[in-house]
Amino acid sequence: MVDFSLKGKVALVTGATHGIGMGIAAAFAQAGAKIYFNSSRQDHLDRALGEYKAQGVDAEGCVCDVRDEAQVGKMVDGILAKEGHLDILVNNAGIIRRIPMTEMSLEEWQNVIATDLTAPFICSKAVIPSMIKNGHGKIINICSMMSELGRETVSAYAAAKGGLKMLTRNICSEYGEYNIQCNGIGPGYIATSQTAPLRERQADGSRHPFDAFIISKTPAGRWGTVEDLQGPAVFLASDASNFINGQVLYVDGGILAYIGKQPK
Ligand code: NAP
Ligand code: GCO
Repeated sequence: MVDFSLKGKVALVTGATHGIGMGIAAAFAQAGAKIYFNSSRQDHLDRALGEYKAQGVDAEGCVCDVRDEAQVGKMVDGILAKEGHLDILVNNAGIIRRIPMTEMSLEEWQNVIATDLTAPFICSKAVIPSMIKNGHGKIINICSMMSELGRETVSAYAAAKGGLKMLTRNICSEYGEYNIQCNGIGPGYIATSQTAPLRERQADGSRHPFDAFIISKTPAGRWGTVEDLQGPAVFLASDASNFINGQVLYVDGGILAYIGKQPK
Protein backbone atom coordinates (compact mmCIF):
# COMPACT_ATOMS: atom_id res chain seq x y z
CA MET A 1 0.00 0.00 0.00
CA VAL A 2 1.51 3.35 -1.07
CA ASP A 3 1.89 5.56 1.98
CA PHE A 4 1.12 9.26 1.40
CA SER A 5 0.23 9.77 5.06
CA LEU A 6 2.13 12.22 7.28
CA LYS A 7 0.47 10.93 10.47
CA GLY A 8 2.81 11.22 13.44
CA LYS A 9 5.23 13.47 11.55
CA VAL A 10 6.41 16.90 12.74
CA ALA A 11 6.91 19.46 9.99
CA LEU A 12 8.55 22.90 10.00
CA VAL A 13 7.53 25.11 7.06
CA THR A 14 9.52 28.32 7.06
CA GLY A 15 7.76 31.57 6.21
CA ALA A 16 4.37 29.84 6.13
CA THR A 17 2.35 32.88 7.18
CA HIS A 18 0.57 33.00 3.81
CA GLY A 19 1.07 32.08 0.18
CA ILE A 20 2.75 28.86 -0.87
CA GLY A 21 4.07 28.05 2.61
CA MET A 22 0.65 28.25 4.26
CA GLY A 23 -0.84 26.12 1.50
CA ILE A 24 1.81 23.45 1.95
CA ALA A 25 1.47 23.53 5.75
CA ALA A 26 -2.31 23.14 5.52
CA ALA A 27 -1.91 20.17 3.15
CA PHE A 28 0.60 18.56 5.52
CA ALA A 29 -1.85 18.99 8.40
CA GLN A 30 -4.60 17.41 6.31
CA ALA A 31 -2.23 14.47 5.74
CA GLY A 32 -1.74 14.12 9.50
CA ALA A 33 1.37 16.16 10.33
CA LYS A 34 1.88 18.48 13.29
CA ILE A 35 2.78 21.92 11.88
CA TYR A 36 5.35 24.44 13.02
CA PHE A 37 6.02 27.64 11.08
CA ASN A 38 7.80 30.93 11.52
CA SER A 39 7.62 34.53 10.43
CA SER A 40 10.02 37.40 10.77
CA ARG A 41 7.22 39.48 12.28
CA GLN A 42 4.93 39.00 15.29
CA ASP A 43 1.96 40.66 13.59
CA HIS A 44 2.23 38.32 10.59
CA LEU A 45 2.56 35.36 12.96
CA ASP A 46 -0.52 36.32 14.94
CA ARG A 47 -2.57 36.81 11.79
CA ALA A 48 -1.43 33.45 10.41
CA LEU A 49 -2.24 31.63 13.66
CA GLY A 50 -5.78 32.93 13.36
CA GLU A 51 -5.99 31.76 9.74
CA TYR A 52 -4.67 28.29 10.59
CA LYS A 53 -7.18 28.01 13.41
CA ALA A 54 -9.98 29.04 11.07
CA GLN A 55 -8.83 26.27 8.69
CA GLY A 56 -8.83 23.77 11.58
CA VAL A 57 -5.04 23.39 11.35
CA ASP A 58 -3.16 22.68 14.61
CA ALA A 59 -0.14 24.91 13.95
CA GLU A 60 2.42 26.46 16.25
CA GLY A 61 4.47 29.44 15.19
CA CYS A 62 7.37 31.50 16.33
CA VAL A 63 9.03 34.74 15.35
CA CYS A 64 12.29 33.77 13.69
CA ASP A 65 14.30 35.45 10.96
CA VAL A 66 15.59 32.57 8.85
CA ARG A 67 18.74 34.57 8.06
CA ASP A 68 19.76 34.45 11.74
CA GLU A 69 21.46 31.19 12.70
CA ALA A 70 20.96 31.75 16.43
CA GLN A 71 17.23 32.35 16.02
CA VAL A 72 16.89 29.30 13.77
CA GLY A 73 18.81 27.16 16.26
CA LYS A 74 16.54 28.30 19.09
CA MET A 75 13.42 27.57 16.98
CA VAL A 76 14.58 24.07 16.02
CA ASP A 77 15.77 23.26 19.57
CA GLY A 78 12.37 24.35 20.87
CA ILE A 79 10.54 22.02 18.48
CA LEU A 80 12.85 19.10 19.33
CA ALA A 81 12.49 19.74 23.07
CA LYS A 82 8.70 19.61 22.73
CA GLU A 83 8.27 16.89 20.12
CA GLY A 84 11.47 14.82 20.28
CA HIS A 85 11.69 14.76 16.49
CA LEU A 86 11.44 17.05 13.47
CA ASP A 87 10.76 14.92 10.41
CA ILE A 88 10.09 17.38 7.60
CA LEU A 89 11.64 20.76 6.80
CA VAL A 90 10.30 22.92 3.99
CA ASN A 91 12.61 25.80 3.12
CA ASN A 92 9.86 28.07 1.82
CA ALA A 93 10.70 31.53 3.21
CA GLY A 94 11.89 33.74 0.41
CA ILE A 95 11.97 37.20 -1.08
CA ILE A 96 12.48 38.67 -4.52
CA ARG A 97 13.76 42.05 -5.60
CA ARG A 98 13.05 42.97 -9.23
CA ILE A 99 15.85 45.44 -10.05
CA PRO A 100 18.16 45.59 -13.12
CA MET A 101 21.44 44.05 -11.94
CA THR A 102 23.57 47.11 -12.61
CA GLU A 103 21.15 49.16 -10.50
CA MET A 104 20.96 46.66 -7.63
CA SER A 105 22.90 47.60 -4.51
CA LEU A 106 25.23 45.09 -2.91
CA GLU A 107 22.99 45.18 0.18
CA GLU A 108 19.89 44.28 -1.88
CA TRP A 109 21.81 41.45 -3.59
CA GLN A 110 23.13 40.12 -0.28
CA ASN A 111 19.67 40.22 1.33
CA VAL A 112 18.13 38.11 -1.42
CA ILE A 113 21.01 35.61 -1.29
CA ALA A 114 20.84 35.53 2.52
CA THR A 115 17.11 34.79 2.54
CA ASP A 116 16.72 32.53 -0.50
CA LEU A 117 19.97 30.53 -0.36
CA THR A 118 21.89 30.97 2.88
CA ALA A 119 18.79 30.57 5.06
CA PRO A 120 17.97 27.13 3.57
CA PHE A 121 21.60 26.17 4.40
CA ILE A 122 21.14 27.45 7.97
CA CYS A 123 17.79 25.71 8.48
CA SER A 124 18.90 22.44 6.87
CA LYS A 125 22.11 22.42 8.95
CA ALA A 126 19.97 22.89 12.08
CA VAL A 127 17.64 19.94 11.42
CA ILE A 128 19.91 17.31 9.83
CA PRO A 129 21.65 16.12 13.05
CA SER A 130 18.35 15.11 14.66
CA MET A 131 17.17 13.55 11.38
CA ILE A 132 20.34 11.42 11.36
CA LYS A 133 19.72 10.45 15.00
CA ASN A 134 16.10 9.51 14.25
CA GLY A 135 17.02 7.56 11.13
CA HIS A 136 14.96 9.54 8.63
CA GLY A 137 14.18 13.01 7.34
CA LYS A 138 12.68 15.00 4.50
CA ILE A 139 13.94 18.36 3.32
CA ILE A 140 11.99 20.16 0.60
CA ASN A 141 13.52 23.29 -0.91
CA ILE A 142 11.16 25.66 -2.71
CA CYS A 143 13.06 26.42 -5.89
CA SER A 144 11.73 28.25 -8.93
CA MET A 145 11.58 28.59 -12.70
CA MET A 146 14.59 30.74 -11.97
CA SER A 147 16.45 27.64 -10.84
CA GLU A 148 16.62 26.91 -14.58
CA LEU A 149 15.90 30.17 -16.43
CA GLY A 150 16.93 33.80 -16.18
CA ARG A 151 14.97 36.90 -16.91
CA GLU A 152 15.49 40.61 -16.66
CA THR A 153 15.65 42.20 -13.17
CA VAL A 154 15.83 39.02 -11.08
CA SER A 155 19.60 38.33 -11.06
CA ALA A 156 19.96 37.85 -7.29
CA TYR A 157 16.83 35.72 -7.08
CA ALA A 158 17.87 33.51 -10.00
CA ALA A 159 21.39 33.11 -8.59
CA ALA A 160 19.91 32.11 -5.23
CA LYS A 161 17.34 29.70 -6.66
CA GLY A 162 19.92 28.16 -8.98
CA GLY A 163 22.16 27.67 -5.99
CA LEU A 164 19.25 26.21 -4.04
CA LYS A 165 18.85 23.54 -6.73
CA MET A 166 22.51 22.59 -6.26
CA LEU A 167 22.25 22.73 -2.45
CA THR A 168 19.35 20.29 -2.85
CA ARG A 169 21.57 17.91 -4.81
CA ASN A 170 24.42 18.29 -2.33
CA ILE A 171 22.31 17.56 0.75
CA CYS A 172 21.10 14.46 -1.11
CA SER A 173 24.71 13.49 -1.82
CA GLU A 174 26.00 14.00 1.73
CA TYR A 175 23.06 12.70 3.77
CA GLY A 176 21.19 10.24 1.59
CA GLU A 177 22.94 7.40 3.39
CA TYR A 178 21.11 8.41 6.59
CA ASN A 179 17.70 7.97 4.94
CA ILE A 180 17.35 11.71 4.46
CA GLN A 181 15.72 12.75 1.21
CA CYS A 182 16.24 16.31 0.02
CA ASN A 183 14.26 17.37 -3.02
CA GLY A 184 13.05 20.64 -4.50
CA ILE A 185 9.73 21.85 -5.73
CA GLY A 186 9.99 24.31 -8.61
CA PRO A 187 6.70 26.20 -8.80
CA GLY A 188 5.87 27.91 -12.05
CA TYR A 189 4.19 31.29 -11.87
CA ILE A 190 1.84 31.10 -8.89
CA ALA A 191 -0.79 33.67 -7.92
CA THR A 192 0.46 34.88 -4.53
CA SER A 193 1.39 38.23 -3.00
CA GLN A 194 4.92 37.77 -4.31
CA THR A 195 3.72 37.85 -7.93
CA ALA A 196 0.85 40.28 -7.41
CA PRO A 197 2.81 43.16 -9.01
CA LEU A 198 3.09 41.06 -12.20
CA ARG A 199 -0.67 40.54 -12.40
CA GLU A 200 -2.03 43.99 -11.62
CA ARG A 201 -4.76 45.16 -13.99
CA GLN A 202 -3.73 48.13 -16.12
CA ALA A 203 -5.45 51.52 -15.93
CA ASP A 204 -7.55 50.60 -18.98
CA GLY A 205 -8.59 47.32 -17.32
CA SER A 206 -6.35 45.19 -19.55
CA ARG A 207 -4.11 42.46 -18.24
CA HIS A 208 -0.58 43.37 -17.08
CA PRO A 209 1.78 42.71 -20.03
CA PHE A 210 3.70 40.19 -17.91
CA ASP A 211 0.46 38.45 -17.01
CA ALA A 212 -0.35 37.97 -20.71
CA PHE A 213 3.26 36.87 -21.31
CA ILE A 214 3.10 34.14 -18.68
CA ILE A 215 -0.22 32.89 -20.03
CA SER A 216 1.44 32.60 -23.47
CA LYS A 217 4.40 30.71 -21.97
CA THR A 218 2.28 28.24 -19.98
CA PRO A 219 0.68 25.31 -21.85
CA ALA A 220 -1.94 25.16 -19.07
CA GLY A 221 -2.90 28.69 -20.15
CA ARG A 222 -3.19 29.92 -16.57
CA TRP A 223 -1.22 30.98 -13.51
CA GLY A 224 -0.66 28.27 -10.95
CA THR A 225 -2.41 28.25 -7.60
CA VAL A 226 -1.16 27.31 -4.15
CA GLU A 227 -3.47 24.27 -4.36
CA ASP A 228 -1.51 23.02 -7.40
CA LEU A 229 1.53 22.62 -5.14
CA GLN A 230 -0.14 20.80 -2.25
CA GLY A 231 -0.21 17.28 -3.68
CA PRO A 232 3.42 17.37 -4.90
CA ALA A 233 4.54 18.68 -1.49
CA VAL A 234 2.70 15.95 0.43
CA PHE A 235 4.15 13.36 -1.96
CA LEU A 236 7.74 14.55 -1.40
CA ALA A 237 7.17 14.74 2.37
CA SER A 238 5.73 11.20 2.55
CA ASP A 239 7.26 7.73 2.59
CA ALA A 240 5.91 7.31 -0.96
CA SER A 241 8.98 9.25 -2.19
CA ASN A 242 11.70 7.58 -0.10
CA PHE A 243 13.75 6.57 -3.14
CA ILE A 244 13.54 10.00 -4.76
CA ASN A 245 16.47 12.20 -3.78
CA GLY A 246 18.21 15.28 -5.17
CA GLN A 247 15.46 16.03 -7.67
CA VAL A 248 13.54 19.23 -8.37
CA LEU A 249 9.89 18.54 -9.17
CA TYR A 250 8.69 21.36 -11.43
CA VAL A 251 5.04 22.19 -10.88
CA ASP A 252 4.80 24.73 -13.68
CA GLY A 253 1.89 23.84 -15.93
CA GLY A 254 4.42 22.88 -18.60
CA ILE A 255 6.40 26.14 -18.85
CA LEU A 256 9.83 24.51 -18.93
CA ALA A 257 8.75 22.17 -21.74
CA TYR A 258 7.26 24.86 -23.97
CA ILE A 259 8.82 27.40 -26.38
CA GLY A 260 5.73 29.59 -26.04
CA LYS A 261 2.59 30.29 -28.00
CA GLN A 262 3.37 31.77 -31.41
CA PRO A 263 1.88 35.21 -32.02
CA LYS A 264 -1.38 35.01 -34.02
P1 NAP B 1 5.24 35.36 -0.22
O1 NAP B 1 3.76 35.36 -0.27
O2 NAP B 1 5.99 36.63 -0.38
O3 NAP B 1 5.72 34.64 1.15
C1 NAP B 1 7.06 34.64 1.47
C2 NAP B 1 7.15 34.20 2.90
O4 NAP B 1 8.50 34.24 3.29
C3 NAP B 1 6.37 35.12 3.81
O5 NAP B 1 5.52 34.35 4.61
C4 NAP B 1 7.44 35.77 4.66
O6 NAP B 1 7.01 35.84 5.99
C5 NAP B 1 8.57 34.78 4.59
N1 NAP B 1 9.88 35.41 4.82
C6 NAP B 1 10.51 36.28 4.01
N2 NAP B 1 11.69 36.63 4.58
C7 NAP B 1 11.77 35.97 5.77
C8 NAP B 1 12.74 35.93 6.80
N3 NAP B 1 13.88 36.64 6.73
N4 NAP B 1 12.50 35.15 7.88
C9 NAP B 1 11.35 34.45 7.97
N5 NAP B 1 10.39 34.43 7.02
C10 NAP B 1 10.61 35.20 5.93
O7 NAP B 1 5.83 34.41 -1.33
P2 NAP B 1 5.27 33.07 -2.00
O8 NAP B 1 4.85 33.39 -3.37
O9 NAP B 1 4.35 32.35 -1.07
O10 NAP B 1 6.67 32.30 -2.09
C11 NAP B 1 7.06 31.35 -1.14
C12 NAP B 1 8.29 30.68 -1.70
O11 NAP B 1 8.01 30.18 -3.02
C13 NAP B 1 9.46 31.64 -1.90
O12 NAP B 1 10.68 30.95 -1.62
C14 NAP B 1 9.40 31.98 -3.38
O13 NAP B 1 10.69 32.36 -3.87
C15 NAP B 1 8.96 30.69 -3.95
N6 NAP B 1 8.34 30.74 -5.27
C16 NAP B 1 7.25 31.52 -5.48
C17 NAP B 1 6.65 31.48 -6.75
C18 NAP B 1 5.44 32.30 -7.10
O14 NAP B 1 5.13 32.40 -8.32
N7 NAP B 1 4.73 32.88 -6.16
C19 NAP B 1 7.16 30.65 -7.74
C20 NAP B 1 8.30 29.91 -7.46
C21 NAP B 1 8.87 29.96 -6.22
P3 NAP B 1 7.01 37.23 6.82
O15 NAP B 1 6.99 38.36 5.83
O16 NAP B 1 5.79 37.13 7.65
O17 NAP B 1 8.28 37.19 7.61
C1 GCO C 1 9.36 36.86 -11.41
C2 GCO C 1 8.53 35.96 -10.55
C3 GCO C 1 9.13 34.58 -10.51
C4 GCO C 1 8.30 33.69 -9.62
C5 GCO C 1 8.84 32.32 -9.55
C6 GCO C 1 8.78 31.61 -10.86
O1 GCO C 1 9.51 38.04 -11.06
O2 GCO C 1 9.83 36.35 -12.44
O3 GCO C 1 8.42 36.48 -9.23
O4 GCO C 1 10.44 34.64 -10.05
O5 GCO C 1 8.29 34.19 -8.33
O6 GCO C 1 10.09 32.25 -8.96
O7 GCO C 1 9.07 30.25 -10.63
